[in-house]
Amino acid sequence: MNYPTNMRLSTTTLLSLATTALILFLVPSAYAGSIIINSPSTLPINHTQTVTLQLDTQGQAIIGADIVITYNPTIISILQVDPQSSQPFTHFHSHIIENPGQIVIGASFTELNQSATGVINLANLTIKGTSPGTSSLQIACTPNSTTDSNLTQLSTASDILNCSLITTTNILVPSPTPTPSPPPDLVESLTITSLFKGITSNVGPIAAEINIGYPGSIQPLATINAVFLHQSGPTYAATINLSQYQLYPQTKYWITVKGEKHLQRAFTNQTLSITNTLNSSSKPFEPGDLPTQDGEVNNHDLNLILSTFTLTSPSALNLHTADVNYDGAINSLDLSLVLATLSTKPDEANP
Ligand SMILES: [Ca+2]
Ligand SMILES: [Ca+2]
Ligand SMILES: [Ca+2]
Repeated sequence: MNYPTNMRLSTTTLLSLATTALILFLVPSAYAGSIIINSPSTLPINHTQTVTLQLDTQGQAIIGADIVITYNPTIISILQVDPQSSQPFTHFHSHIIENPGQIVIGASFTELNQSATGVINLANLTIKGTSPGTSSLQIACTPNSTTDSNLTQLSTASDILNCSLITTTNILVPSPTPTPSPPPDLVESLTITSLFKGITSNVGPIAAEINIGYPGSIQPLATINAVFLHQSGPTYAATINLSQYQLYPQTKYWITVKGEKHLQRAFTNQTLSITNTLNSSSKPFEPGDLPTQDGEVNNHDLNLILSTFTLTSPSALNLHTADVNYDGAINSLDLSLVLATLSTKPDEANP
């Protein structure tokens, strides 16, 4: 069958027009739309936050949207996905897939020729920080893929989502700030009240060394140079600050006190509190272990007194050594005090 030449041209033109129309129908007019996540950039651990999800059709009419969001499920968890009350679609569904961390949302109209255009507030995601780190909330979008996120255009029934318009959202879950635990209560002070045998009034400060340790251990935990000061009558007292030592209230300790010319006194099984008073007035400190001290009162101490006994004007060193009752003279009173102790015993040892 022969057609005129103009007829054949006309057929070719019609075929060409039809092909063009088909291509125009299949290919979207523009990759225009976007999906937006509005999220905080930081999320404290164990806190929850609402993240909003918006569609922007850039003026195109769409009949529905598919949204796939990936996240790191070890850093954040997605507690729920809710459609926003103003979202226009007649069908909405969502899934949270905790492993490997994916949210899938589908929203569409269920009747022909329904569509939505513009910025659409679609959904709220409730997210929670679970462990320190950074997780993205990433909208899955690969150009020309229809199995990821899509905005389906009404006129072409094709995906107009423009992947280049999508930005990655990062959420930092910071490491929790450790809460400093309050420091443990420590023993703060100890006041020891006592008498020094042979001293009945204020003779000025009397030096002593105080040691404190655990029962069963000879090694002291604290060694303090203390000064006993006159209180009233024959009574002297020394207060020592123990806060720099690791001594704990409601714990038993031994305490020893050794005056500069005296035998050591030991106090065993002393349960200390924050502040403490220890009264040993009933057992005055016994004099006689003279400088330099060796822990007992013996002939050496006695001879120290005898050798200075006849001095009419004793030196400061003589007085420091042999003036047992601190009255400024070295005489028979000092000798008698040492003799009295000589008959007793050496230093009380710490347990
Ligand atoms: Ca897609
Ligand atoms: Ca001695
Ligand atoms: Ca004296």
